[in-house]
Amino acid sequence: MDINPDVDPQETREWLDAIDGVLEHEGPERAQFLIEQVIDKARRSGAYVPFSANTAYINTIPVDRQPHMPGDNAIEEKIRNYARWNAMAMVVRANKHTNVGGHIASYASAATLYDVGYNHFWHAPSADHGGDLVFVQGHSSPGIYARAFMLGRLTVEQMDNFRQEVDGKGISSYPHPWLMPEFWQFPTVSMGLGPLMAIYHARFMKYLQDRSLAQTEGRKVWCFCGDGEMDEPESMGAIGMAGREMLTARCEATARSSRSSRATFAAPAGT
Ligand SMILES: Cc1ncc(C[n+]2csc(CCOP(=O)(O)OP(=O)(O)O)c2C)c(N)n1
Repeated sequence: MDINPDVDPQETREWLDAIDGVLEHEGPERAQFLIEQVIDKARRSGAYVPFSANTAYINTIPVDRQPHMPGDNAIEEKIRNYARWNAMAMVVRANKHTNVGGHIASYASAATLYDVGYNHFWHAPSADHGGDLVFVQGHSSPGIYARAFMLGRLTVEQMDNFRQEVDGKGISSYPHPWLMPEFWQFPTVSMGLGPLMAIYHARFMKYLQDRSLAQTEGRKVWCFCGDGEMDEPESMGAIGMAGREMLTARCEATARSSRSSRATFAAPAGT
């Protein structure tokens, strides 16, 4: 049951129309000012208007202010489909004759986010950029391997030996720079360490820049987090610091994993 039923829809409509008019003719800043004045007036006059830190679960960039996506959507989607498939295939194939396990749904649910990052945002270290810092959520590792496979960085043998790296021919379960120094940037999946490290890296990069100790401006930290992971004390504690220091953390909760049965690797022709 709605605890605040709309007892006068026409009056509600008039107020909403008024805000629409302000937004259209005077802009969002004026609208925000007026809304705050109204809330303040109501509170001072005895109305109970509790504070809420939650915002509507919507895209905060209005559709008419979204720029067009650059690049070729059709090709990007095709590559993404291959990556999703290969990620699933490597887990299933590695489990054919073993019980090593592995995750499918985490990457499948976050594939577009990783893809857009790879295609449009992330910088490798180069002469004119220090490089971005990307914390991959641990259970999404098959998707990162799947993309690397299509780029020719990993072999079918390595893919088939997912989670069986002890003999040196496989690849590690999770992001692990100690086991795969040429591949992974940061270790994650000890839940909470990714968000914790990402936030402190961002904080100290700003510190170094502000004190002219290092040139870090323009370098960004990208952190992919599990929803379960965000309950960890490491994540919860660090995110408070990120708020106080006004850092921007980009986190995405991933879905729970599931297993599938049969699969083969797919690679787009010519890669
Ligand atoms: C500190 C810690 N506790 C427990 C685990 C075991 N563990 C690995 S992944 C996982 C669940 C992760 O869930 P979520 O963050 O939602 O990611 P998803 O599996 O959905 O990708 C657990 C409990 C761990 N890796 N680290």
